Amino acid sequence: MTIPSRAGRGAVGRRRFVLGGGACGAALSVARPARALASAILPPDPPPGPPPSLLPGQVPTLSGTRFALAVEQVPVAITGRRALATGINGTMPAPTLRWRQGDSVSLTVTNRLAVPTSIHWHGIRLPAAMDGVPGLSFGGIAPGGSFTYRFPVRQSGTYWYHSHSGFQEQTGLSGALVIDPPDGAAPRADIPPADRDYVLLLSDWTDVDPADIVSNLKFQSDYYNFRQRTLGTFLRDTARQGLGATLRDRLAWGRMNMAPTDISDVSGIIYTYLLNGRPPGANWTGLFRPGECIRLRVINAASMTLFDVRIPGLAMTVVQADGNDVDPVPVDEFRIAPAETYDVLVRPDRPGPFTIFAQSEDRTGFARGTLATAPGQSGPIPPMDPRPMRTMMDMGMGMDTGMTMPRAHTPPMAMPAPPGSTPGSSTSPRPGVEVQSVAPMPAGRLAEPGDGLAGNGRRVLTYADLRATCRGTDPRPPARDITLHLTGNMERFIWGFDGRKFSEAPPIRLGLGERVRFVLVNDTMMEHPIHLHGLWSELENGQGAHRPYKHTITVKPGERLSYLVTADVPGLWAYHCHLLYHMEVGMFRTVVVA
Ligand SMILES: [Cu+2]
Repeated sequence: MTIPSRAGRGAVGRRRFVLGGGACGAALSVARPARALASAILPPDPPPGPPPSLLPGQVPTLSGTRFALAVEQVPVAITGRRALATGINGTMPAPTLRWRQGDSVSLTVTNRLAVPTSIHWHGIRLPAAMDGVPGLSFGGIAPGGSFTYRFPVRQSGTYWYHSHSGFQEQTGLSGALVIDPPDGAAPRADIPPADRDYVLLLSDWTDVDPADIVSNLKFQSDYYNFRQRTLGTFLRDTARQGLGATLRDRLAWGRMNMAPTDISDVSGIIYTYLLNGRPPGANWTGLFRPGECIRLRVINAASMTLFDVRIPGLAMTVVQADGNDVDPVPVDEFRIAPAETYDVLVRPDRPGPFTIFAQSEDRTGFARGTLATAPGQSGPIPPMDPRPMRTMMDMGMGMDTGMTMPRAHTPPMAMPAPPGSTPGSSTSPRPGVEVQSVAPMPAGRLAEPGDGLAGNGRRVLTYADLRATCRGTDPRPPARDITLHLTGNMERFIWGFDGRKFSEAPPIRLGLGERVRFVLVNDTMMEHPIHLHGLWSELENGQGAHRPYKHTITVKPGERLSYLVTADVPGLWAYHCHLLYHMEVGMFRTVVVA
């Protein structure tokens, strides 16, 4: 998406033109009509004329302060089969919304589905009643009904929005939020202004009913891991899709020589990975001219998939994490978990084309797009990396096993170990049905790039690299620690905090204005991206007072980490794992600020 003109004001690019000497020329195109079908598997479109322009078939952008958003079913054919996605104003993904810090926005959401819906503005600081989580400070939107969200926009950066009802997020109901700095704000001096500005929204699509996915995982937790499948699942799949299709599936997987590992609950066997709603074959394309500086706003809107993102042949510079500015970090690759966002700058000095390659963590598939100087170009697609294998570190066996080496470019274990809990606050769970294992020696792993990425010859971003450009706004030390264990039983697909699911647990209570430290211990062998609504999470990553402000913090297997929170907005807030099915089965808490 290029930057659209903004009703009633000069375009963003024009403003930067005045301030910045003509560097930002991307603001010239007009958003397509909102009803354009964005999620197409259309062939490349004919050249639209000289760049910059928004190619047909791309996600529309809506900007301004008042929005009318209709949630409805959208016919798509992602896999070649006709299916119904959940979209907004006829598009899936939903339109990109462009706001400006300092404005007040009003968004009327009309529900044209047969079931309740909701929109949650992910990472946005707002009154709790506007946060959009049904059952907390908001009642949801009934079929045929509407709800108007109104709140002042107090931040800028890259965010996103999605349904918080049922499995609508899995069926497509998410979109990008791009918030520009306030009028007259000085541009960042530490990075060049961008000539172009593209959203890269990653997601995982399936034709399978999400409720079936959960029941399959409950029945057999490795249901979507072919190498561990049984004769029973083979016969069931044969009955459902025919012998030929089932055999082809199995042979394709066999050729990939996968090891039986627990990396992802749901895999490429049923997922098609999308970039801006487009499957790899449809090749979403962003145009550029050599020498230009391009800002890519990468959003992981997937339900269950961590992606490893790189653009072979192009160095990336990370300049923002979860909407907040960080000191520039040059990287070749970064891992992004569901709900996280990273803004990166790239400057291609030759025509390319350059492939945007986002492989799923379990290497069962990838999303793909292209940066090109003309529509229709396509670069080589790299082979997928070997599938990660979990190690002793992932079982919480500490850092002395020698099984996992920190990356050479990061100072190994440079940050202090997260502080311990205050006495009496420990909540170590006991092994049992809901707690398969407890990490005996959880380790600080913030300087590691993540399973499957260490030692791959590329510079991979780590959490330890993230340094906020400004000091934190609340200098107070935390008054207390809140320790939570991330627990689960993979065999039974049970997930929770402290061995309890949502329905069994009391809320977490914070005093209004209180400063607290959350300490998370991951007793499971999976990553969990933990999202606290409404409040910032300041990761204690060894950067002193320049802690990065995040809304979603991914905890590695066997990891112990901590972050600070100022409880500065009252109300009921959701706190949960952003793997959709983990949340759904119980990895969810209510945080009460009062
Ligand atoms: Cu989780």
